[in-house]
Amino acid sequence: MNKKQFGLLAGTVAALMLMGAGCNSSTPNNLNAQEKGEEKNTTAEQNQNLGTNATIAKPPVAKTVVPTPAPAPVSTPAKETIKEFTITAKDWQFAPNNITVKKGDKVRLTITSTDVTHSFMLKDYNLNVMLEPGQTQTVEFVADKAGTFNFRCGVPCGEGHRDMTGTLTVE
Ligand SMILES: [Cu+2]
Repeated sequence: MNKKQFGLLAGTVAALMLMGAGCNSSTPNNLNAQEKGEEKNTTAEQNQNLGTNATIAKPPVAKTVVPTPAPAPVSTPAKETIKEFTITAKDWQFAPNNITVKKGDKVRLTITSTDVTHSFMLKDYNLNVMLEPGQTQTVEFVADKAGTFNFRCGVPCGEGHRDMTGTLTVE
């Protein structure tokens, strides 16, 4: 893309230079800057362009700007897959407690604790979301790391706290 843009720019500049002396150029400012040495031509062109400067001045600006939005197609996101899971946290368990997604998926977890305060802690993705009883939390992240990662409750919630774990598999 950048090479193309550079090529376009180089081509434009070359074209401008070729137009040179006698041509009734539509890019007075650039030409004047480049041809400061050639006093006669510059003056002639300025005179020719004076009347239409306002309208003519715009095209060169547009030409310069056009390459900038060109990367847009590149940044257009590929079809985004959102993997949604609804998880219940209670009795020192996450249900379901095994989640499998594809690398690159956007993952949305909707998690609700139905008993006491827990949390959803997935250290490898820097997540630790408090789950207040009865309040649904939505957790979103992009599964950009492949592997098997453990998640667990991060809030001391009772005798089964240590067993309150699950697994995220990103394949
Ligand atoms: Cu806990």
